[in-house]
Amino acid sequence: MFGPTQANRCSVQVRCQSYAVLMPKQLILILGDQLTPDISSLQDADPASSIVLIAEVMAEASYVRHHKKKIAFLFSAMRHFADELRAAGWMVEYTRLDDPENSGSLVGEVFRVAAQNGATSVRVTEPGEWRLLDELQGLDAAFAVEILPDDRFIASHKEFEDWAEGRKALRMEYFYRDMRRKTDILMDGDKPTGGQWNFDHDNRKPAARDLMMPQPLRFTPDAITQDVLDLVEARFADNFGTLNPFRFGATRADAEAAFAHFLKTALPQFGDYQDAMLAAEKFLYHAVVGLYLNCGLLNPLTICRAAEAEYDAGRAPLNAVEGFIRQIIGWREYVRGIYWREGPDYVRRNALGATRALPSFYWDAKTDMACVRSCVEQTRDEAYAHHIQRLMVTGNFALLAGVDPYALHEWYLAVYADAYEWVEAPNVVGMSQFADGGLLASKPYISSGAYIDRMSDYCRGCKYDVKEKAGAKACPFNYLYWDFIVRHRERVASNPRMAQMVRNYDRFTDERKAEIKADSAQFLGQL
Ligand code: FAD
Ligand code: DLZ
Ligand code: SF4
Repeated sequence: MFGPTQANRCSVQVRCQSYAVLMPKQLILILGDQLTPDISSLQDADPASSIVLIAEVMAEASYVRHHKKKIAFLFSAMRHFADELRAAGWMVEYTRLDDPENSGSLVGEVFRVAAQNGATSVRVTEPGEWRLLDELQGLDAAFAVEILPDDRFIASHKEFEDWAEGRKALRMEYFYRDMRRKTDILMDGDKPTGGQWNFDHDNRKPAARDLMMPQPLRFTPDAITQDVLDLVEARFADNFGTLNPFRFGATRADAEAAFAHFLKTALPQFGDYQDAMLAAEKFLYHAVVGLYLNCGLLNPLTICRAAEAEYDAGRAPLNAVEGFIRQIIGWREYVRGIYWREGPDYVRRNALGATRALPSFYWDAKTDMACVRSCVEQTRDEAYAHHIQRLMVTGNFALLAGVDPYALHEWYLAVYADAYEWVEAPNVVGMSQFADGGLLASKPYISSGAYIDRMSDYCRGCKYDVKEKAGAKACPFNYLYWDFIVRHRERVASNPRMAQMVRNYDRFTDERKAEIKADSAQFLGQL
């Protein structure tokens, strides 16, 4: 903790008052996803001559129509964090959304609060979006601006650049190995613990309905959260999502308790069932900590070390612990590296030329496809879906149907409580939609209904028949899969991991090919 301690808080306040006229004040802007007491903007800062600004602003709350639960979670976490900083001795100016003086934007709030406090310099940790970086850099016309690296990440921008430099393909696996070496997590000297870097082949089990499922730790809203819930209900009534019941935690202590609960109840089976989906079990063995990590209530390295300690103590197997750690020091760091390396136009990439409007059932769940319906309903109710639901149901459908990746990107950015552009965009544009042409994924993540049937129980409750290949009863994923192969034939044929699919298609009879075309046109025409 970098703030002054409780013991010296009074003397700090006294010093502040006497310095106020003598020293130019520095304004430290803390963004909504920077709720970390030792964030770089607070490190080495002098609480006596600094004003910390945290602001709820409409510009941030409306650049996409965020899920109601996402806004409520973040505003409540921001308000709790302001109290945490005040308790540590910082002077905090907190702008509430409904404050009559609220200028509506972060830059506007910097000007307003700086003027009120006589601040001439602004300090901020780099934001997680190009849009905001651009806005904050623009402050330098009026202030001495210091934008600091975000050292909560394990790899700096430079480290990622250096790693990527000169490589033909930027595969996560090799980057991940470097992160293992750098952090010394799950390492025996210079060798990976257990003799293997990756235990993914053990992690593909479908889940049985009769398994005892853990549930993530849920919290009862306190007075601060309740105030925010009232605000969100009043100001964002038309946004997507169910607000109540609201069960996310909002403090660091809540986030730590939620993570400790995951370690105890779910981590040992995290690996086995990582790719499984069950309609009635929304969380399976996932950690449900993305929202806490991404806004700064949990630290990535700390939680990875805690997971490693579970393995060391014999309480969780290696495939589970390695799988969990890989998601964080591997995937999470890697997608951030890609986001910043590829530049602001990355979110607009559309290598497959997909132009279809986002179907309305992504918002209202009105579709006969039970898998998509279930994932959208769950997203609406929880502001959460786990990785395979995002990738192999809603993402897979959009890819097969040729949905405009930018429209889909905006949907994913809006609907999940853990969504910030630096992490969402590479997952959607790159991993899920192949819209970056294969920079991130080695092949398009497409599947027919058979994969969804194998990994879930959705098909049992579906109007469509997953075994049917053609006709009105057939699972749409089945013919849309082949339609995708035909539409992108050349690209697929040149991919060693998929070329076989083109050869399989070529062996179909003309009649079968005509069915695929007609069923696809009929289904897509109704969207
Ligand atoms: P767990 O499955 O328990 O995994 C633990 C942690 O690992 C996660 O909290 C997360 O921090 C990290 N992680 C896992 N997979 C990834 C990944 N592919 N990229 C980055 N971090 C990862 N993650 C986000 O944090 N924000 C997003 O907006 C987001 N959008 C996504 C969109 C699509 C289309 C896809 C396919 C994935 C997306 N992910 C996103 C990654 C992943 O789905 C979520 O991190 C995960 O579902 C969060 O739930 P959890 O905390 O239960 O994760
Ligand atoms: C997502 C979000 C929302 C809904 N509201 C705010 C806000 O009012 N104030 C704020 O500082 N940040 C908010 N955020 C997060 C930002 O939009 C942005 O994603 C991150 O700050 C990028 O680092
Ligand atoms: Fe989804 Fe097809 Fe299964 Fe229906 S049959 S749930 S559409 S995969």
